[in-house]
Amino acid sequence: MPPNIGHHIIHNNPKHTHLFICHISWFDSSQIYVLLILKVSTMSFLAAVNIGRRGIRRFSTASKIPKSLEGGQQRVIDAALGLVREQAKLKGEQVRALGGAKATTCLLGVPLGHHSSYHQGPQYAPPFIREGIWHGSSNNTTEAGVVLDDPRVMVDAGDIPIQELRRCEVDDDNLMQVVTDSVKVVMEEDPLRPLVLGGDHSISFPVVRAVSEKLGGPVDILHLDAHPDIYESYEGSIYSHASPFARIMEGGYARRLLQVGIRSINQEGRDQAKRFGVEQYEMREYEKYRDYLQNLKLGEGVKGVYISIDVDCLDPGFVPGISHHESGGLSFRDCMNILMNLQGDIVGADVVEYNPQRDLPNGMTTLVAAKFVREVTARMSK
Ligand SMILES: [Mn+2]
Repeated sequence: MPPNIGHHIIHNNPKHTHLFICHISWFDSSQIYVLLILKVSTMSFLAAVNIGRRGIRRFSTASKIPKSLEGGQQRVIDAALGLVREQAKLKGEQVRALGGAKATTCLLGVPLGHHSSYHQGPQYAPPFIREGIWHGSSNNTTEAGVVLDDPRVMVDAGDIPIQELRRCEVDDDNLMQVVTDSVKVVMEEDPLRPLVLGGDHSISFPVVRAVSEKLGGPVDILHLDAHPDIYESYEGSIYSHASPFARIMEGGYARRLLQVGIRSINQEGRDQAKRFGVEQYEMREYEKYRDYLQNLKLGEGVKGVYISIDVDCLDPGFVPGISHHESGGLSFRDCMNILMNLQGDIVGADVVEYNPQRDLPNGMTTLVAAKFVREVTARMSK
């Protein structure tokens, strides 16, 4: 039976905080009184108070690499960036040699999944999605007739070696910076535009940061998701996959953020939306907004439109291979109507949260994630 705390007194002195909890009685009034004295040093007390912001996960993943060896970590980071840079450069040269492209979609895999709060698995997604794009069950042409195996339409700069960096204990701040720098490296190669294959949703923050910083101003974001992903922090992590849009909005990287498909939201999600001026279109009211959402015009007066697709925006009946099965979602055709009618200059995109570990043995969700990639490519390239 839980104790009923009668009263407590906190004494402070310069060196230590003494917390006395006295007069604890049981609900059953069994005449048992317990006196507890907790002595907590000021430092650890303050550390405990700060955990919510600083992040339990960040403490527990603190690098064991000594300061003197950080130069070695930097060499690995440089090599990782160099690999992405050389691939992007080659693909840029290839597209420019062919000529005639104003915008070419460049795939970039970010196999990062450790910011997931529930099931792990999205870190394994990029190679599956690539396989799905070229799957033998379909052909090389999108619904609107765009031919994908033309390098002026789509090229691939490979994966950022995220897991290799993690094995070198590169911390989250640096990891997110590598993602930002990699996206910028792709954008250096005109006319390449990044379409990022996640990965959990945490990667949208460093990707949008890169797009906005590189273009020199904010973008409008169309975000399809069951969840608003706008917690200030989640389970102590500011980089959680539940928080990227808080980081994006506080960074000033987006003017408008439209969230579509929302059906798992609590008061904090609504409060944060209000705080940042986010436009949330919840599934319970979808019929009301259907016409508006299927005729969007975005990105005017800013640097363009960014599209972030969490595949769990779809009803789980369409996508078993996701971590969070939230019923009552969009159909694939709903999404297609939104994407195909969208007017605006699409400057970057991501498809995230596909979890191959949860998929059916026939890889059903792979093909859905891949079709998102194919159809967004058709809209972004020109
Ligand atoms: Mn989601």
